[in-house]
Amino acid sequence: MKTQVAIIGAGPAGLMLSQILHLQGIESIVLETRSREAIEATIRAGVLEQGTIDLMTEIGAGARMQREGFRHEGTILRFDGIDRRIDFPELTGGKAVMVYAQHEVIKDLVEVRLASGGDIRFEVSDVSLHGLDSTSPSVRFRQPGGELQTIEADFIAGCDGTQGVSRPSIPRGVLKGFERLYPFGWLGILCKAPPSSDELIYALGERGFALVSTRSPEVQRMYLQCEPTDKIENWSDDRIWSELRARLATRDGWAPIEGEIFSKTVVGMRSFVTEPMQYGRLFLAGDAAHVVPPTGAKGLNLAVADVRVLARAFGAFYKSGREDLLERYSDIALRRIWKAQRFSWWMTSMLHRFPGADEFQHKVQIAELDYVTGSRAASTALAENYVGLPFDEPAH
Ligand code: RFL
Ligand code: PHB
Repeated sequence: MKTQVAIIGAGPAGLMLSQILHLQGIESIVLETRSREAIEATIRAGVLEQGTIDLMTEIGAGARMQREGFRHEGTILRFDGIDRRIDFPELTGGKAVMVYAQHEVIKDLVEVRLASGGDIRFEVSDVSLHGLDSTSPSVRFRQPGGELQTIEADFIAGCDGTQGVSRPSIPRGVLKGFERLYPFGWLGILCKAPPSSDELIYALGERGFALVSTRSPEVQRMYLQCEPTDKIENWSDDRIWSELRARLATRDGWAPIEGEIFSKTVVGMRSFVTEPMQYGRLFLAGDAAHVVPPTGAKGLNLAVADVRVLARAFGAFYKSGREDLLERYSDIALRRIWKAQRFSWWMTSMLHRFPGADEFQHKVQIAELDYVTGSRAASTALAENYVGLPFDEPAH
């Protein structure tokens, strides 16, 4: 079988890319190892930048998000028992974020893609990439119970996340990885309770970081800093609530609204970037090329930003044979990616308790939070990064 762009992975990057290409008249086939049910049920991110919101709407996948998502015009930083609010529209010329779960984004993207005749193959296995340094690369794969099949494509987009096959298919020595590991993880919970707060609360307490987020009027999402290799078994419901109460305590007696906890997960925290993000006719996008710690809420948004750049480069190639944007894809994307890496690393460093940190370090963190929330210049820097930096900076 033949297509123009073979897309590996039906996460936000792969699905979004396929739909943008379709709207530009470019054909693609998406291969996904998991089932449709599985990708539509995996709990991950929750915050969409203004640019992601706009793109969802532009590609015709934004209607439910606009109805059911929560527009957040600010966020709370809580430290030293007090709250300070960052007002996004005021500091960024009207921008905001949307709290809308990643698996809802996935449902909307799958639906819009299939409704427009898209070809998404779920539950594929034995995916392998070939001829990447030629002008006719191909992908082999197997559908459930079937023979090996081959897709011949002009290009391959590797949108298959951290555990995919695309990045490892690039010959050794081509890529350079840059990594930072953090000495803590996040325990994430979902609970049946009404919202404890109208806006997200990022809190640094003496016992570490906590985050109050939301999912719906009935379901709340919260996170707690934990050991990087912590086990769910170590976290009884009672322990979770008592830590959340302690880390989120304010001078005026704030406490989270508690409810039945029905999901608990531990995630590790790391920063990672691979350079370049392309080899021959293979282009990496999203988590396949980079990972951020979740503190800045940037992962999904970066995946979307990459495919916006990549789709424009494919568009220029098919419209006028231009290859320069494809050649510069990595350079253009990486400039913004490193800024999001910096922001995610900075938010993570400012808001977590580092093992072995002394009181001096804690006092400096509190002073930084006080400064960031007290200075208009510093608040603006946080706000403009949180709602998302512009997409259209040219490469150096
Ligand atoms: P994904 O979503 O991992 O999708 C990759 C897809 O590829 C499939 N796959 C393959 N398909 C075919 N062949 C193979 N060999 C394959 N190998 C894998 C996988 O099954 C999967 O469906 O990558 P993508 O599209 O790059 O998207 C990245 C985002 O999912 C990720 O960055 C975010 O979830 C990160 N993240 C957050 N990002 C935000 O922007 N805002 C947030 O608030 C936010 N919170 C979070 C997060 C991630 C978290 N976890 C669990 C890591 C909170 C958490 C707790
Ligand atoms: C979430 O709601 O899952 C969420 C919100 C903010 C973050 C990370 C995750 O920084």
